[in-house]
This record gives sequence, structure tokens and C-alpha cells, in this order.
Amino acid sequence: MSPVRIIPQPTDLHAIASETPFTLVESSRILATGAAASVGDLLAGILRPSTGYRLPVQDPTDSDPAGAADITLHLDPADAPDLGAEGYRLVSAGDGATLTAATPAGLFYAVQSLRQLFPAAIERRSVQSEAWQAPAAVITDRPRFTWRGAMLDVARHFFDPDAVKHFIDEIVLFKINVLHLHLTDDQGWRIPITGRPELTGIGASTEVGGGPGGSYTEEEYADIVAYAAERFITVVPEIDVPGHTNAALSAYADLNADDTAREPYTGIDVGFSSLDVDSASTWQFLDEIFRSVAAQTPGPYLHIGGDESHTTPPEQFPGFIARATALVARHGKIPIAWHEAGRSRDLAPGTIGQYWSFVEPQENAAELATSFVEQGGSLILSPADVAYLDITYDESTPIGQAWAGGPTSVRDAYEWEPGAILAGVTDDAILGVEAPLWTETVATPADIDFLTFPRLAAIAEIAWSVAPPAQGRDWEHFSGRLDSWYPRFSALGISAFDPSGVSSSTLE
Ligand code: TNX
Repeated sequence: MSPVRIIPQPTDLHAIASETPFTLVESSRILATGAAASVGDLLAGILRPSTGYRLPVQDPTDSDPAGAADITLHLDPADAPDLGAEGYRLVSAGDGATLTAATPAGLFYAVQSLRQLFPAAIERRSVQSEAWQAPAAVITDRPRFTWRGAMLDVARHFFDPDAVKHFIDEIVLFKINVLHLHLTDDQGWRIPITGRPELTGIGASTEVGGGPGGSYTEEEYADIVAYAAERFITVVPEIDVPGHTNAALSAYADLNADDTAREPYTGIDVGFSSLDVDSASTWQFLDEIFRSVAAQTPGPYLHIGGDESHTTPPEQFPGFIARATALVARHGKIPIAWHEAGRSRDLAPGTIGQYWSFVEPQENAAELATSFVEQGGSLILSPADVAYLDITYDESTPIGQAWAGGPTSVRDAYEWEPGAILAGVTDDAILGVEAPLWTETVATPADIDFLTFPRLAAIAEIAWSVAPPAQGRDWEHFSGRLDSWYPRFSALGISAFDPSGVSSSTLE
């Protein structure tokens, strides 16, 4: 029986080598009721294709008592003090497997750990002949941070709803709970807005390199959001303003100070576009946009970008941000902005900052990020030199960008500490961690997989697992667990970057 290796590392894990493993068999059942039953259905959806077993999801109160081959999902709000809103307990042994949590989200994370206890072939989508054993273990686990994010830029290259759902299926494996969608940029506008058809007309007509672009319909966006929510992922829509707006400026002439529509843009430069921040048309436009995006998005957040607005008059930028965050708040959402927006000292209350400078803050980034905390907000940390998924891994990486102190190895992505970046900003002001995938060089789902994995596994461990001891994270321990993940990536059909060639060995 292989040792217990889970990513992200659980808070407390005891493998019991002397105990009989849990074994899933033809007659196994999933026992769950109420809200636990929908998590049970998701678990059944993972286990049925490879085992070929029926695995009925049954209500334990009107079924035979749990047997040695059954998996029980137990929801008990009384566990909240111990397990928190997202924690869980998992016991796997010869007399059965039991997953316990105070919330359905906690049960869902227990499921993500349980699937890693089975042989990698459990992830295949066709029937395999395997002994479906999970080693005997007791796990008690809860996350360090409540924000464990991944960002997908669907503006530079458009990714259709199936590709986004596929990405969701992949990121939940590592207990990610936020999907930030970068929906608008110079190269394309991807979300429909009532009364503004040209945003998803001219504005969506292209992408980097001149491909066809595209956009979601309202139904498709709603479907992505619902698919994410069923998997305990909050979708955070980003409408990047006042810079990164060429697509909008190409769609509506009156957004430009000279009343002339811009040409659609298919290059990869940043920082050249800006809304005309003082015009009535701009504020009418933003009111319609934020109203519509807020109405289409059930989650509490709306990201307004605010990065790299190099052609916005610097003296007008802080006032723009103050007004834009207030407008988002008026439409009922919590504003989020990249750290440059900390130039405003008049942010809407509770505005969240997203830090994207380096682990060693560059220029005045530390001051700008800290401004959010001084104004009562919190921070999401996405240090570009370790957490940007679009940076190359090494000199041989066929896609990706090379700035941000790159290349960024898997080890670089793993060995950093969120609490050590900004002086005075510790866990109470840090909402969490997010890994952005910008897609200037990323055109296909396979490209997404290659740059995202395995680095997202490293970032997810930083977001989930408890603060490391003073001597730092244990890279050897992580990389051992990661090596054992390659058969799983392969069973899942994820072509992850594999620096040490483990995927072609027989390692299990
Ligand atoms: C910077 S970091 C950007 C993006 C680019 C990315 C490329 C930030 C908030 N903006 O517009 O896509 O670099 O790595």
C-alpha cells in the first residue's frame, strides 16, 4: 500500500500502517443525506467511471447501516468550532470510510483528499481493473486562508464555457475556492451587457494574434457561475478599468475623448489605453456595466482592475478609483482592485487590494498595497515572481512570458511565505493567495494545463496549509508528494510540466 501523500498537505494526518486499508467494491454505497447528498453525487461522479461500480448515493436513515465498504458523508454543524467553515475529518479504514464536516464545502474538501488516497487510476474515465484500496488514515484538516484563488484571463485569448468548466474541475483538486475571470482587456470584451451590443460585437471580435475571439452569452456565463458554485468556487468577474480598455474603446466611439473608435488590438503591449475618466459618457457606461455584471454575478465581489493605467492622467487616477469603487459598492458588491488603486485614499469601505509586485516589493508597491489595509480593507497576494502562472518555468518552456524575475520554477512557486512580503501585513489582513494565468501566449486548454500544473499545486499548498515553521517550507517533502502526483495528472488527462521526467517512469 502506497504511503499517504496529499496536496495541499493536511493540518493533521496520521497514516495507520498496521490497520487494514479501506476497499471500494462492487456493492459499496455512498451514504449521505440533505446537503451532503449533493457532495455525495459529485463523489459518485468521480468514482463511477473508473471503478464501473454503481455506487448509489443513499440516505443513511432509510438504508442498511454503513458497512465496511461504504463511504459515509456526515454533515454536522456542531463540528464548526473544531473544523471551521471549510475543514473536515476523514477516517479511512478496513471498517469503512467516513467524511465529516460542519458544511458541505468541508465535505467537498474531504472528497478531494479521499480521491488522492485511491490509486491514480481512479481518475480515469473508463473502467480500469484495480484493487481500489485507500490506506488506513485519520485526517483532520482546515485551511489557513479563506481566499484560495486561480485567475483565468479569457480576454487575451477567449476560452469557451467547456474549457472554463474543465479548468474548474482541475483546480478543485487542490481545494481552490475562487475563480477570478479577467473578462475584459485591450484585446477583447467577453461578457454581455444589456443595451451595449457592440461590446460583445466589435469588442469581442478578436484576441491576441488575431484569432476569432468570442464572448459568453448571459446563459453561458450563468452556467459557468452555477457550475463553479456547485463545486464551492466563487466566481469573481473583473472589468479592468480605466486602462486595459481598448476593446471597449473600439466598440463605442463616445468613450474616447476624440469621439473616434479605436481599432481592435491583437498585440501584447500593456498600458496604452485609458477611458476618458472625466466624461459623462464614461460614467454612464460604467454604471451600466457594473449594474449588469453585478446582476449576473451572485458572488459578493466585483474586480475593477486599475492596473497599469499608464495613459490615464496621474492626477485623475485616484479620483477615478474612488468613484469607481463607490459605484461598485452602490451596486451591492465588494470592490477589488490591483494594488495601484491604493493611490486613492478615498476607497469605498472594505475595498480589497490585489498585490502583484514581487516577493521583494518593487518601487512603491508595498506602500500602495498597505494603503488598502490602512483604509480598513484586506489583501489578496499574487506576487508576480512566484505566483504568476504565465511566466516560463525555465529556458526551454515553449510558451509563457519571461518578465517578473522569471523563469519561475515549481520550487520558486512553492518557497515563499505570504506573511513575509509586506511589513506589518500579517494573516489577519491577508485574505489569501491567488495565482493568475494571463493568456497572451496561452491559446488552448493544453497550454492552460501546462503552465498551471504543477505550479498551482504549490500555490494551493501555500494558501491552504498551515504556516510553515521558521526554517521555511519543506521542498523535499512537497516535491516527493508532487512526483507521486504525475500518474494522477496523466490519469486526469492533464499534460503538466514535468521537470524531472517522472511521468515517463513507473512511479505510483
Ligand atoms: C501584467 S500584473 C499585467 C497583465 C499582463 C501580465 C503578463 C497585472 C495586474 N497586469 O496585464 O497580462 O503582466 O504577465
